[in-house]
Amino acid sequence: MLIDVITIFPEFFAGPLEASLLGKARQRGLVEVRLHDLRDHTTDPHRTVDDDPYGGGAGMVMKPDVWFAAVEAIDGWENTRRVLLTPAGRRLDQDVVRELAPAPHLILLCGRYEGIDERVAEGLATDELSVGDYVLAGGESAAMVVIEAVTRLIPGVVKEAESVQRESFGPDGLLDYPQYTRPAEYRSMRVPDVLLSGDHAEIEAWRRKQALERTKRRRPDLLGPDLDIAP
Ligand code: JE8
Repeated sequence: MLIDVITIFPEFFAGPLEASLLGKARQRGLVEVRLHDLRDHTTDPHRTVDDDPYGGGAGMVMKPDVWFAAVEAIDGWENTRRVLLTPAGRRLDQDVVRELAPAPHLILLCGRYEGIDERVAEGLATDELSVGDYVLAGGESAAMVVIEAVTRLIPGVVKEAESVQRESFGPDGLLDYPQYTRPAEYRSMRVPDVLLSGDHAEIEAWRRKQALERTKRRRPDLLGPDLDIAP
């Protein structure tokens, strides 16, 4: 998968793109992330990317022409999903991540200031996505969330493919069951005996029950009408 990220803060991505799973996936050629400085597509000496909002109001708005120039400079942009990160977008969830994961190429548009001129959403973006109902200072953190969530689903990125299938918000739509590791007792808190039993059928049943109970307690909204919640 190729991911192009357009931003005025390319340096924002340096750390996360080198670290952990994503860094290894890039080294192994499973994903390529290219960073583009929006200011490289300006035409004035001051490399201006924003202007006053029509109709007045606080803050500045990012200019449409610079965004069109930046996206149209990317080879194959016309046939690529162009994702605008915005608090007004469709809420990102694991279903959306699974929808994006098979794409060979993504272009992520990271705005700042008060946002991007609406003509970019109207005439350039194919998708508008929000990572949650809270306000960030720009689209970069949101883009990093999209990159990490989508990259994890690329075959070969996560060693144990089973854990990707099983995890919270996985195909069965439940939250993950509790996880434990050594020691068996820590500060008087014991690991459930069933996990020490070696009885895989019992362990599987316990984990399914735990996932169901945890989901009912913490996220009943995930238990839609069509979810098979048989223990
Ligand atoms: C952004 C964002 C996502 C999310 C994404 C892009 C560009 C006061 N204003 C600040 C209000 C509108 C947004 C302004 C900051 N900003 C925020 C997000 C996002 N995806 N889930 N929350 N916030 C931009 C500028």
